[in-house]
Amino acid sequence: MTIQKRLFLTSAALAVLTLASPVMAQSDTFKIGLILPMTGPQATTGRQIEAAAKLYMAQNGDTVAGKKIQLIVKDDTSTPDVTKRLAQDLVVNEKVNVLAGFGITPSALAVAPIATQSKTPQVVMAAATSSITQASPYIVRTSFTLPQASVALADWAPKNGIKKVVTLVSDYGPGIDAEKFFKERLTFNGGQVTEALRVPLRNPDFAPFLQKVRDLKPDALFVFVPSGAGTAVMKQFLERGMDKAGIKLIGTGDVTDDDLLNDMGDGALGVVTSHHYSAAHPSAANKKFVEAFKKANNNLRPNFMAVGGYDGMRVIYEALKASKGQGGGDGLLAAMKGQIFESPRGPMFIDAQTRDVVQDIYLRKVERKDGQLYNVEFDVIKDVKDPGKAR
Ligand code: VNL
Repeated sequence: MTIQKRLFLTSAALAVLTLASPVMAQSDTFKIGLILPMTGPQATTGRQIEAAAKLYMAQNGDTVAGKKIQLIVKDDTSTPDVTKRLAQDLVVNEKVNVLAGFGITPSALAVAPIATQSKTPQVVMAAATSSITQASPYIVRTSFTLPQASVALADWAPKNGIKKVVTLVSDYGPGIDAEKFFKERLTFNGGQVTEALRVPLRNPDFAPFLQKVRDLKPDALFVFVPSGAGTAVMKQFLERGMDKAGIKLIGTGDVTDDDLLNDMGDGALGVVTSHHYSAAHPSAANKKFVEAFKKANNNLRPNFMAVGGYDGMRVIYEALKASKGQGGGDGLLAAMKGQIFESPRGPMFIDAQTRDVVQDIYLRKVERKDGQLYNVEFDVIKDVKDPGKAR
């Protein structure tokens, strides 16, 4: 063998090696980039979803279709610019197979173009503005939508003596969805929204708004605030004696979030909300989920964010199994569409057309059960599609 030939062979072998090793390392590992608010005002959402994702992995193993699952958790502090930078880094440098998490709507929207350009499935586990799934064909949602939750309550209210309502929502995507869909349906049902109030998402001071509500004296106050903010609303509502003035507090289940509810005190008793998940949901699957979650997390009760994270992991695992790791982002996405399964929340379905969740919505009332406060379900509307998609 000539020296040239030998040199050529050596460098060819080297080239193969250097090319092959990262590719091999990559194909052995399946990376999920989980971007969440782990600090800041939505930190409870991050904590719940991370805990649920880890529980799912502990229960289902970390090897799927021959690949080792690696969960990479990043804290975006609910700052959309940070979410976007983290997503870019996860896609370009970490070469993640899936992006997941997204505590608030602006963070989910900031990442949509990256999902589209890189053909990376983006599993939205928390954010709940209707339009999110339309921002990229690579977005799949496992949480809920505010129109889904709000409409059920607007059907219940007028049948239960609530005709005049003031709405109070956080002034951004999900709040505006809640306000709009609640009002439309209530009006259709012969009720009336007499005033629509919006509070800033950042550092909200509810006091002046609640004073106004007290003066207006509606039958009820309908509230949407993101998970984590419910305690402040409840406290100020009671401090102002609104309940004693005959004003009922109603809302989507975000306000009586299971993460906070038990510490709200007896003032929360009787509050009626509509939502897709309660820790008190009386199914065997949910009992098992709640027990395992509490056991793994120092007795922390899972909330609706946790179930969005848990089901999101299920959707990712099953998509990887079904596509056998073939077909990249498009193969995964195809296998996410149309998934149907029993979640701790009840039956759930990822609509292949919209990539959004179709699920049961429950009416619940805060009651004391076994010495603790729970959202106890008393009625159900089956298989609710996002009403925001019909228009
Ligand atoms: C959103 C919607 C966030 C509902 C939430 O909590 C929530 C959102 C952080 O779309 O930003 O409860």
